[in-house]
Amino acid sequence: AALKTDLAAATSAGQLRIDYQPIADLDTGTILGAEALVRWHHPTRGILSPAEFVHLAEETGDIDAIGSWVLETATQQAATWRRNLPGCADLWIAVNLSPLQLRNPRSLAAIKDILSRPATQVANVILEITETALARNIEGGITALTELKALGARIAIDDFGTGFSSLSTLAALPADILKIDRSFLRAQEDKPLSTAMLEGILGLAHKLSLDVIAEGIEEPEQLHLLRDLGCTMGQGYHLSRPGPPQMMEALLLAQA
Ligand code: G
Ligand code: G
Ligand code: MN
Ligand code: NA
Repeated sequence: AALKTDLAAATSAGQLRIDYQPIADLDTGTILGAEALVRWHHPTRGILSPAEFVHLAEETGDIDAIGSWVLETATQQAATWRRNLPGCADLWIAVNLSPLQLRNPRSLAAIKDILSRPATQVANVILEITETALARNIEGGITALTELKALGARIAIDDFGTGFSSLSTLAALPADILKIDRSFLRAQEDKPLSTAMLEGILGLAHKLSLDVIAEGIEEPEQLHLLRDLGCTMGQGYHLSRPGPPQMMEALLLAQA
């Protein structure tokens, strides 16, 4: 219960930090962008992962302030990298959204405001939402995401393959990108089956003209398999763990 009451102050007290995980071109290794992953540096409990507090923030309503802060901070950080680092003029930034942010009109307005700032370079923003989160309020979600896409942002379906995955629903979503859930890479005991599933998702994405980002690449073998299957973008511990802004800067400078 205490954790819940601490949430209200977390944003204003500067206790939230963002780690960034590179998203790379799987053929060349070039970093194309980064996913923003929020952490709560709690005064007494240490560093808390979003899995430990996002659901609480959704209950209390603090998710609106937290979500806006993450979007604003991550897009400003990306703008700074694009401006200051050589070879980074086209770097993109992926930010996770809670479906509650889309449902609250004030929260949706705040997202639109941030996306509309010239420095944000909205074409370089990816908004990630999980298919399970979307399924909870599918019509409202589609309407809001369609508005955000109209502003120029790209929409990614996160953890793809773990939720409803109905083809008709997928075709109705204003999606640009599928992020293949890492469970499809982990299921290595039954290689032929997991390969068939990956092929199926990649074929589906191709038919629907969607881009694909593979998540959770932990082993070189997984990277090679994805390359063989024609998957061109991905992220995972094998490429880089999430880390603070200085880590991203070092990686981006090293490839300049
Ligand atoms: O960062 P971690 O490595 O622990 O992420 C755990 C989960 O938290 C992931 O499902 C991720 O999508 C989610 N998450 C990370 N950052 C944010 C955020 O800023 N907002 C929301 N709503 N979810 C986030
Ligand atoms: O649900 P979402 O895709 O937003 O979650 C991203 C989460 O996955 C974060 O918690 C991030 O730290 C974690 N993550 C990133 N790369 C890997 C990986 O290679 N393996 C595992 N197990 N988790 C990863
Ligand atoms: Mn994500
Ligand atoms: Na995911």
